[in-house]
Amino acid sequence: MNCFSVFEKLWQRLKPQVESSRFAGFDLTKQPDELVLYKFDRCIFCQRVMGFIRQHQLPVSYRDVQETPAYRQELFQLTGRTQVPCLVIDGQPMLESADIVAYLRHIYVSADKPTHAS
Ligand SMILES: N[C@@H](CCC(=O)N[C@@H](CS)C(=O)NCC(=O)O)C(=O)O
Repeated sequence: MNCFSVFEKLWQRLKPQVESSRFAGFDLTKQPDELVLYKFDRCIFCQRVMGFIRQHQLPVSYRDVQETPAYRQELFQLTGRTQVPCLVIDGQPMLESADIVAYLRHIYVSADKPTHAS
């Protein structure tokens, strides 16, 4: 057994725990009623999320925190931070572009479901 397959085996064992803590508190069983993305256009992490949304034509509305300072204030009230991208899922904020894309993929694309939700 080579290093890669040892790592792969270990990851398969840890993956359900990692993913269940990553999405703790979020409903992975249904499509949300409302998705809002706080972003600004030059942010590469936002671009990653917006690219995914565009590619899959997902129903997300945008709030640009650079164009509209009130949105930055809103974001701070929601998260205690000004970090973008932040996807607000039925009022519940999710930070981290990788988590946001994984969540959207799970809910709308379904090709790579987090293992604990299946
Ligand atoms: N690890 C985060 C990084 C996000 C990030 O660094 N965002 C920057 C903009 S590119 C930001 O919001 N900085 C301002 C702040 O954190 O208040 C992700 O992948 O979403």
